[in-house]
Amino acid sequence: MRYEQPGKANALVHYESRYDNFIGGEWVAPADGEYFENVSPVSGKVYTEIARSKEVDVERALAVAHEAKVGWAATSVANRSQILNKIADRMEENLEKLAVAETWDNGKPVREALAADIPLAVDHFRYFASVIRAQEGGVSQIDEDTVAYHFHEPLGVVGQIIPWNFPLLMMSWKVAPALAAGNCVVLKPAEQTPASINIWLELVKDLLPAGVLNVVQGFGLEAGKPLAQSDQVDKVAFTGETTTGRMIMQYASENIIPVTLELGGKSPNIFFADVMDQDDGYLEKAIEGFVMFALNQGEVCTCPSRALIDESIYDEFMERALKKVKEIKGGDPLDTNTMIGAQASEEQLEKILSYFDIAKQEGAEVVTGGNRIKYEGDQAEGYYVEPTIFKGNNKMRVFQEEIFGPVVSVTTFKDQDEALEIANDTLYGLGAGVWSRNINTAYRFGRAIQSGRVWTNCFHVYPAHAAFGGYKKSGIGRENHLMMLDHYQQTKNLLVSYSEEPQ
Ligand code: TXE
Repeated sequence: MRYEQPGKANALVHYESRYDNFIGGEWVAPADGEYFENVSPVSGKVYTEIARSKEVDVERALAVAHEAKVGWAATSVANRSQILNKIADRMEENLEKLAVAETWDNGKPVREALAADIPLAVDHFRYFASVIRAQEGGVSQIDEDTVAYHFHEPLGVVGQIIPWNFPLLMMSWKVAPALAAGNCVVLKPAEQTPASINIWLELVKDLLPAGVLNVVQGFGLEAGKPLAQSDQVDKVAFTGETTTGRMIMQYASENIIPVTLELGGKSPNIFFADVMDQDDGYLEKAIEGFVMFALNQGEVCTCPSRALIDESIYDEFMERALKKVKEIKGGDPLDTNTMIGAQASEEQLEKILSYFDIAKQEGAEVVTGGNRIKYEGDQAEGYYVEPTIFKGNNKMRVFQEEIFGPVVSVTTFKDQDEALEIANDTLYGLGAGVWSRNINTAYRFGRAIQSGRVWTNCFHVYPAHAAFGGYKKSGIGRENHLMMLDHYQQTKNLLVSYSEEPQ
């Protein structure tokens, strides 16, 4: 099945020709009246204009959020939970609409938006609607007459800055726990994918009290920086590039506020010799795990972008893997048969193509791919790239730097010590994969790899109730899981003496 492009007759989604910021429950034009053009990566064509916000717009949104914060924090946990559940229901009822909107904005195949992005976002709202009701404080008895109460309190107004690879899912990762914990939010989407959130806001805006959630659009330096720097922000949550994350920390340090950072990755995916022991379902699963480097066009911070393969199985394994890579069907992202869509922006396309040159210059072998794809018709100007495998060594830039495309750099290892050394020889520590039929090997490796998430005999699974976040230069703090609530709350200790005696 193929969905109509937004804007065409019978399309499920109709984007407006222009979008303002969403502040205090209303659409508000940017103070200086500036807008920027937004291009769909599917077609390479402009389809809407978005508010190009500046500091004054950010400050306006923050002021409104501060006005709303006392009321929202005082809303009972049951009511907050109910609202989050209603948001989830509304999203679920509009699954196809949101999926098509997301595909048009980001370029990802609609089959993934339908099966993963939107359902996972829905589940995120439901998960935090639930865990907030189960959260309890604590009471300690200090002595016979003295009691310490520990209460969870919201931080106040939270600034959130998100990237373009999973626009609605990243929104839900940030917004759901922050609202559940009783905070008000000012969110800045990425300038590359500013559109689908407007379709989402239209669907859910009547469910939230005005000012609780505000969306300010625009560029990193013009809108993101004033948000992260403002003394009206009580916490900053950021997902994006590691170098930007460093700046966010610097801005936040001026105001001594907490940050959570989810940054880059260069995840190793390690295949031990015993994966080839039998030609069975397990082997097929492992091959699929290898091929996941192309999921979401490789625009995933945990993309398994380095494959480490036991040298004794390399040829056999790669023959199977290559066959699977050839089965990845490219084409129109709005066609439900398409498995790989468009890169999110022209800039990202250029970055990936530049790494194709770098790989060749540094002597990596091109096992497959390495080219831009040009389609005809409506997609002629879109940003498409072949799934690409390079073979080389871990010192090469294509093994060390985040490419963020459907690209995997493959190397071999002799034994477990070498595998571990290569796996950990990276700045990053966000994700990793370990594949072995021997659960002891898999367990030991999982513990030894310096990474916040190690998938063992699986990859790219993102349940809301499993902690996600980086070691090393991949970030600070965790997302998902109820432990995320700690990042959006502070502890109030009330130390009460019930004694009537002098101290
Ligand atoms: O990221 P940025 P970009 C990686 C990936 C990609 C590269 C560049 O390798 O190729 O980063 O992408 C906002 N103050 N990841 O340039 O700049 C920006 O507007 C405040 C990995 O898009 O980090 C956007 O909303 N905000 C990653 C967000 O930060 C600023 C996902 C992310 O943009 C800002 C995305 C500033 N000074 C890219 N500068 C992941 N880990 O998932 C930018 N922004």
